[in-house]
Amino acid sequence: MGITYRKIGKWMVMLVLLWISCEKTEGSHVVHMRLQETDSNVTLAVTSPALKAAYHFRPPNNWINDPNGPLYYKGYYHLFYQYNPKDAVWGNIVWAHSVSKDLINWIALKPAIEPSKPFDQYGCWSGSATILLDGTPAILYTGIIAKNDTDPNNILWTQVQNVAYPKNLSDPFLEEWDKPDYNPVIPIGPGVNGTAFRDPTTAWYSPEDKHWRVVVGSKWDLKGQALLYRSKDFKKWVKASHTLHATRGTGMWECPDFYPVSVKGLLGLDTSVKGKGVKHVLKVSLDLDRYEYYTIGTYDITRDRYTPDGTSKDNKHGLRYDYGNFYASKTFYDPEKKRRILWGWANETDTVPEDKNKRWAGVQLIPRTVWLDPSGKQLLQWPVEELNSLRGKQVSVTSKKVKPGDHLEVGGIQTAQADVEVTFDVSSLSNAEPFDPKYMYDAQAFCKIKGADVKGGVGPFGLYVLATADLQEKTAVFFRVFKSEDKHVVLMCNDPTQSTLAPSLAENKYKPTFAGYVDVDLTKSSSISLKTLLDHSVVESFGAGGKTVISSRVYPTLAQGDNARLFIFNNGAVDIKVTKLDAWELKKPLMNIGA
Ligand code: DQQ
Repeated sequence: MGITYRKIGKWMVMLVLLWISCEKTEGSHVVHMRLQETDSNVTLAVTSPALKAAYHFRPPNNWINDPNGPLYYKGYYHLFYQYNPKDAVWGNIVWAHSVSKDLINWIALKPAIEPSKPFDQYGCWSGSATILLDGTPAILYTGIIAKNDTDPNNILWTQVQNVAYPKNLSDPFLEEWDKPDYNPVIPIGPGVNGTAFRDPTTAWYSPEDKHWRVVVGSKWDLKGQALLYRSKDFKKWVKASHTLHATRGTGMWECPDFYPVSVKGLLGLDTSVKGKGVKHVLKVSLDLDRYEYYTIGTYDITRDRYTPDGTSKDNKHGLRYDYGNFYASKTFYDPEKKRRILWGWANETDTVPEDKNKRWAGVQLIPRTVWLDPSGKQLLQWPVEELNSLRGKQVSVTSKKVKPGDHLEVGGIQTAQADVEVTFDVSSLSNAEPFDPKYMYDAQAFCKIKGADVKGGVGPFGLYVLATADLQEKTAVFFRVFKSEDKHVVLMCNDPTQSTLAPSLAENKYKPTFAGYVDVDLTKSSSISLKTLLDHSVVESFGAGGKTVISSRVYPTLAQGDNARLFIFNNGAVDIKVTKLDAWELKKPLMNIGA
């Protein structure tokens, strides 16, 4: 056992063991089966402080995972998150707390919720905030309790749902939180799996029957479930006799999120809005493969059920907010700017020993405004407009032909911490490679064999980012166009296979190629855009105005700081044109200094 285990006390050890054995670990897509074990032989090659994210949300050090209970109150945005105050691996989890005026500059406060009471003694796990009818914020979160802790080798863990309220409503920082002694407000009940019962959503209110409703993630065998509870007073909750929704074969639904979107326009809606001109979104985080998917559908208040429209798959082949490293996401309604904002967590993809050595692990991706695409078939996402306040020195390229085999460097600014927006014009589609339908639901596998260096017809074309001048290190973000029987298929990829020379990662570690399809018709408009946010070890890319989003973590050893270069490339067989490229250096915001 690693040294950390000895330090953290027997109950925490048991909890960690339980987490590892029953629920997999917290690595988004990485299953670290020996979570806190240190392998002293590993080469610690990616520990450079220069790789630490500068403008993505993070505490100064240690482990973070899920964003929790985002809310807006008296002029401040609040973000809580799962945080280990003692180490850069999952464990000792508390609800850390930060506030911001603009979602970009953050002030760290003391943790809001920590294990302390019988109803959360062994863990304060994820949850959500609800603004009650009188304006009071309430947090519902999962508490871990032991049904029987007399024998540490045979503990029965159970998850329950608790409520917490601010102690001082006139404090805009909401620093102090009270956990009433009447908790848990939703104990484990008959027919509920006690180790698969967590992550309550924001509650919604129905004036028709004067009840609040909330969903808790669960599973029964392999059927993922959104368990539905109702309450008149936010204190006594009664389980509905049916689920809000459930899907066979999807496993545990972690961090469900259920919210309305307007059929038209960009404006967000309060979580309780329903009726005409409104669709609903149900997102779940699949513990089985550590990816998320969502459906768009109809919430029938009379039957109290959600039914997906059927325009996308209601399983792991469904739509994703982000086809990369993104998990445990959560939205909230921002009443100040009338928008719905999405937070999501990106874990590291280096090794646990490397995380322990560098002493930080995990970031929250840039909060994104989310709204319904005019087609009604998917959501669109874009970084919150406040991010633009970090823009500094800018370079632009206009109307530039990129010939097959070209790698054109975009110089003049540093691009390790930058925002790049480019629009490509693809006028000739006749060379598009044939589409192999077996990859219809596995863009990631397709991109693995059709990586950035594999020559194509129309593309691959896009950006090499965090690259060395000689391109021996580079991460490629690109498009590639195929022709299926009836239409052109656009694949968007993030290829990190040459992102690092670090031996521990280069040899055998996790460097997945991420990919998704982009729902555009290039025969109607030959133009396709890409926006990529670069933050040292974060590459967050938005294709076609936010239709397809891919985030990844990479650890260049040479392409750091001023040595990180940006290129436009085309490895296809036909010319591509860059209609316009703008790239900005991004400044460092205030980021939880002093936490
Ligand atoms: N992380 C939390 C759980 C949640 C999981 C524990 C998802 O509440 O299910 O840290 O990453």
